[in-house]
Amino acid sequence: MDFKSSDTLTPGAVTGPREQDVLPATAAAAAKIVIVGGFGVGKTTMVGSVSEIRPLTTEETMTQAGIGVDDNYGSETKTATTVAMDFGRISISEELVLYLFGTPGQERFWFLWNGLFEGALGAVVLIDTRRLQVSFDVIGRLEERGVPFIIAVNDFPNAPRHPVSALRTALDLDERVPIVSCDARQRASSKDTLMTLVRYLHSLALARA
Ligand SMILES: Nc1nc2c(ncn2[C@@H]2O[C@H](COP(=O)(O)OP(=O)(O)O)[C@@H](O)[C@H]2O)c(=O)[nH]1
Ligand SMILES: [Mg+2]
Repeated sequence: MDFKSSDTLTPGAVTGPREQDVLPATAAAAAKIVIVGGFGVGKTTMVGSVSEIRPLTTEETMTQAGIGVDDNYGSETKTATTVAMDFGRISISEELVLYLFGTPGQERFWFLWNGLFEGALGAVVLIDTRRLQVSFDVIGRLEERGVPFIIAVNDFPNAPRHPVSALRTALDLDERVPIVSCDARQRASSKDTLMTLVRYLHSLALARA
């Protein structure tokens, strides 16, 4: 297996955490958030763009198992697919830290979902409107598990733009589920998306109380 890690050790480099790697002393609460979606929707990109720590990414060069299975329409140049997960961290406020887990949505990786969704507060489902069908199963699985989620439409060039109401119908979503658009490459956009999820989780908690 051919692994590529975003964290490489340079011989002779100063070891120990960098300043931005150290958890702020004011951090009082941590939440686990899962970022999920089909192949090539931008999960690794999103974790990479918002993470304060060097994101940890495990990618395997696409194998036979993916041929004819991974629908890589629109991402023909992509040669690596995440087998395990992406991991990152972001401080949303002085007190609240989110731990981000990017998880593949392909059926052959569903065994990973058991452990990874344990204790997760909520999820971001990344959507590529050119390939909506890859999201159906992912959404169904989240609903089965009772994991609250929001939909983030990743704006790929030449991807059709549907009105929010049409997307909601196509994905058969409850009217409360927020749908936002984002550019996973932009830190601010990815952070806004996570803030939408946090606000949504907060509103659900208030409604329960
Ligand atoms: N235009 C555009 N490209 C994106 C966006 N997010 C990701 N990409 C590109 O889409 C490809 C797949 O993204 P990646 O994060 O590897 O997808 P993953 O399989 O879900 O982890 C990469 O080449 C990214 O640069 C986005 O918001 N806009
Ligand atoms: Mg990935």
